[in-house]
Amino acid sequence: MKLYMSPTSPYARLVRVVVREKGLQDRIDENPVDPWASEDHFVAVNPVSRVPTLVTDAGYALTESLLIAQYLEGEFPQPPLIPNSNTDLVYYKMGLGHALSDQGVAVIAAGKLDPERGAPEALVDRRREGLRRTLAALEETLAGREPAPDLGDLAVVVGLEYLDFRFADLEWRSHFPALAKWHEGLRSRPSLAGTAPA
Ligand SMILES: N[C@@H](CCC(=O)N[C@@H](CS)C(=O)NCC(=O)O)C(=O)O
Repeated sequence: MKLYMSPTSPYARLVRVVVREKGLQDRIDENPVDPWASEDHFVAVNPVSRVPTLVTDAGYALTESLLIAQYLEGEFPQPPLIPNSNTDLVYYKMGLGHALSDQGVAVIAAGKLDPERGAPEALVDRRREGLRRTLAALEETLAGREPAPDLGDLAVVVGLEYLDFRFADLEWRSHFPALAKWHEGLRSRPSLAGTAPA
């Protein structure tokens, strides 16, 4: 299979983390692409020109990081990343982890599309407020919990580290110390350490 990715995309990173957790590096080739360049060869694969895009052995181009992760979970169930118990908690963390990435990317993408004026202030304010509330909710849920790690935990770490990469000024660790402690338990995991954005 072929995975189109970019090294800074948190969405692509989540899929790359799943690939490593399941030991699929030999089955899935990673192809770096600049999705913003809308290159003909990539648009022919994914009309939206976004990463991640996974082309399956049958030739279907799958889009949307969480759907790709769930597809891989179905095809390669071991080790399980969506366990049968506490599934609602796993999906809760998947949603909020994805939301950290989404709210951050919304600001970065708007600035990228209009470099002269930058992202509209109202959008930046709303997304930053959303980020703070999302972090507060995760702080409350994850305080004192042992990381599993399941797909939800992995999505949360990917989101948090995207904030480190693009929004260091948020200083989320000093505002949410329990979340920072929880994150310490996972950050050096090889699937995560080997895919950090740079
Ligand atoms: N909802 C999608 C978002 C994917 C996405 O927006 N990826 C960004 C890279 S971080 C991209 O390819 N952007 C190019 C564009 O929007 O034109 C997912 O979860 O996979």
